[in-house]
Amino acid sequence: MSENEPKKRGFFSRLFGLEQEEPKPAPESEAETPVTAPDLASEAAPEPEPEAPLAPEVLMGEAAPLPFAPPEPEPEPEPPAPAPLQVAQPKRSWWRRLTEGLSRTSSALATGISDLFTKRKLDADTLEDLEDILIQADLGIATSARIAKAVGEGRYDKQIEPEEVKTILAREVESILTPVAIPLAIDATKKPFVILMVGVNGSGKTTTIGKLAAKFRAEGKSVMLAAGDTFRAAAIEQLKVWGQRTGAEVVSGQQGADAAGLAFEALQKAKADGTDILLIDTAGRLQNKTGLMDELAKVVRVIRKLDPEAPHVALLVLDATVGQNAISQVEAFQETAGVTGLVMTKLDGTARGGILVALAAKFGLPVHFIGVGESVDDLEPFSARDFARAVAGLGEAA
Ligand SMILES: Nc1nc2c(ncn2[C@@H]2O[C@H](COP(=O)(O)OP(=O)(O)OP(=O)(O)O)[C@@H](O)[C@H]2O)c(=O)[nH]1
Ligand SMILES: [Mg+2]
Repeated sequence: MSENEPKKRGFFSRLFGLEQEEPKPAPESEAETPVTAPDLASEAAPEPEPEAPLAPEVLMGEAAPLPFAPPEPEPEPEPPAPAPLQVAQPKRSWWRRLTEGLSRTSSALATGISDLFTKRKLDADTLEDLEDILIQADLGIATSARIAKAVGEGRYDKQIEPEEVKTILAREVESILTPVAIPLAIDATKKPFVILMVGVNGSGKTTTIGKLAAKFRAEGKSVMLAAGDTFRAAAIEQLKVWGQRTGAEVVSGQQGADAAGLAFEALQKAKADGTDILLIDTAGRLQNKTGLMDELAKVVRVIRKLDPEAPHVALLVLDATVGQNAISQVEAFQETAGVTGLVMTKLDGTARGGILVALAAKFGLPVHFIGVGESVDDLEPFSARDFARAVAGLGEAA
């Protein structure tokens, strides 16, 4: 199977339940039992989140070849033979994940809107209440006022159906998001193309690196991962697992090593090897801890000694569940690390998905990807229309 069939592989691995692979105990004697890549991957399973094993669908690199003696198939999906429909319609399955992921946001809005507009004429009070509902969903004061105004236009003292309100909401949100829905462009003339991942603790940096590595590998690109989170041994191990699963080389040092030095070393190696993409992981840090933020600035300064344009992209990974705090995170990381774009994760875990709209209106920074779950399939390029319709609880755009 060639590398550019990620959906198929994802489907096969789901079909054959490869994610159920149990961690194996370490072999008694290494001389007798050759260590295979899957063994390594399961031994190095990350410590902190045992209940959320790393996504199986990442099994697309040469480090983890698909076995062709599949274990017991899972009950879902039904037919034992591959169902071409699912493979042929990746967009639909993403739409389903997106709407499921954003269901907390959309159902909070839908309930509020239908309570407000069912069998009631539109007046100033209703619009004020609508504004409050939108602010609670973190859309921001300015955006909420703009949407309420759009709903009110020409409709005073008339009855308006909740569905019509949702349609206006989707239209306004889409128009705010369209300018920031910019795909991540990889400049192939930069070798390596350096992507620095930054963000506060637990926002999803390392997981997003794994998901991106899987995408790039599936496109046939060579990928190197730099374990720049040198604070915790578990962080280095977590990245190594993604490296093994995606077939990306991992450059790591000892726990406690200098993060800037490690990033420098990785860039040097990636340059020498002619690697296409270098993804640099960094330790999570709160935006108000100046010492740690200075250290991040040092990582940027040091890699620029090797490539004055690096990092070509600095991605700020934001956890949607933090709501309004995301605003001060953008401000601080923009100043320290020259953030060029955003990835928003955990939109599935919150009713505050509206924060993405507030950020777009305030900063206008490109939003490259959004994450709606822990699996590798749960990160997708950001689409303004899809997001707006999913937030408003409308169906998929025709
Ligand atoms: N529900 C959900 N969980 C996610 C998503 N992205 C990441 N996670 C989970 O969030 C937790 C933290 O993710 P990490 O990738 O380790 O976060 P990090 O930013 O590298 O964390 P530090 O290295 O501690 O700063 C893990 O359990 C991930 O599986 C997402 O889009 N949705
Ligand atoms: Mg991490």
